[in-house]
Amino acid sequence: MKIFNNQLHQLHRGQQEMYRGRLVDCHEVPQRLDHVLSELAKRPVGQLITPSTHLNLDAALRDVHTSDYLAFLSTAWEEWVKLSPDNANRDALPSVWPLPGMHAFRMDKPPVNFAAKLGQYAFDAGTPLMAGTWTAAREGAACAVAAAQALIAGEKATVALTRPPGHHAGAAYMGGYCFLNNAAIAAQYLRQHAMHRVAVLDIDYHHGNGTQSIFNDRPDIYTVSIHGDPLTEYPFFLGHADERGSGAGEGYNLNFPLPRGTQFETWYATLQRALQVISDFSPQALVVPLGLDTYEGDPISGFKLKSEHYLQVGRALASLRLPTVFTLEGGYAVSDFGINTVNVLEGYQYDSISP
Ligand code: SP5
Ligand code: ZN
Repeated sequence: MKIFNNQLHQLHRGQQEMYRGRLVDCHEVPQRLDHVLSELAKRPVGQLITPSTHLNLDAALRDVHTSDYLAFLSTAWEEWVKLSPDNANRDALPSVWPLPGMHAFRMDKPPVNFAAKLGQYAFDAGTPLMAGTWTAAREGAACAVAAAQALIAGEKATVALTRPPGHHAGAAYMGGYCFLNNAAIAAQYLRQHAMHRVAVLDIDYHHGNGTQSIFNDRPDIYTVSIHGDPLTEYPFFLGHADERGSGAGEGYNLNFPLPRGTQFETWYATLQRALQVISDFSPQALVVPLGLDTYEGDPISGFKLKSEHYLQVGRALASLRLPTVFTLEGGYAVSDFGINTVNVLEGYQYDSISP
């Protein structure tokens, strides 16, 4: 198992996120990845690799994200500081948004004011952006591209071990602690360079709204997500069971919303249903946006999985016998995050090597 490791992740280090009218400490912290690395040092399930700097990364980004959004992200910090010199000491967060009914008619007049641009490209105020965000997120996307390339070269399983996460980011927006959609970048890369059909199975606690949206009208990348019911759980505005894709992509998206409080047995039975759907699609590769916020100890989520269950999750994923890219997503019970992540990878390895 090749594990592509984002060594620049610490450049992204948010201070606070807006939650119900106040700023609270960020959940998505650099120590998350440190815990995975120290667990990998104890249980080396794969080799750690820094992605090459010779990837055609910009093309891979443009195949998923719009060029105006990428231009926004790459200059956002500079523009934020230009708004006011004091901003150099505070993270950028949006505070004004174009609701669909409001902006739909004037897409021809995007705002010049940067505070407004932040609202144009972000769907929440929980995703702080700072000086190192673009560099860190871009290196994470390089991990995703490298993981896809290694799969094409014949690896059975690869990992984009990175933060910030990606699955909430759309073609032209950030949110949910995400900036570049690493899972979508890997899936699109696989599709474009090798495979005819790719499946995405998102097992983060939160619906993978960005990935669903990016591939919503496509039949060649089947997106499946198991997550907290958006009626009560973030990201709220997408992720219902009746969202099945549109146009040529109709029938190629499937959501399994489950109520807050769901225990492993029910979650696992749902995973088995999702695996059957994916198997019926007969993809040539699988991308797993791997969130560990389904854990019982997660401070912001509501499922009840225990650490040992993640070994079984890994084994179940391996049972598909598909070349698989994992991208690291959420999981905020920081001190158990390493154990839970490596349990999935170890469980996957265990099943892959058994007859
Ligand atoms: C990748 C991912 O898992 N993103 C999740 C984004 C969730 N953002 C909103 C969470 C609000 C949590 N507020 C908790 C306050 C605790 N007192
Ligand atoms: Zn999540």
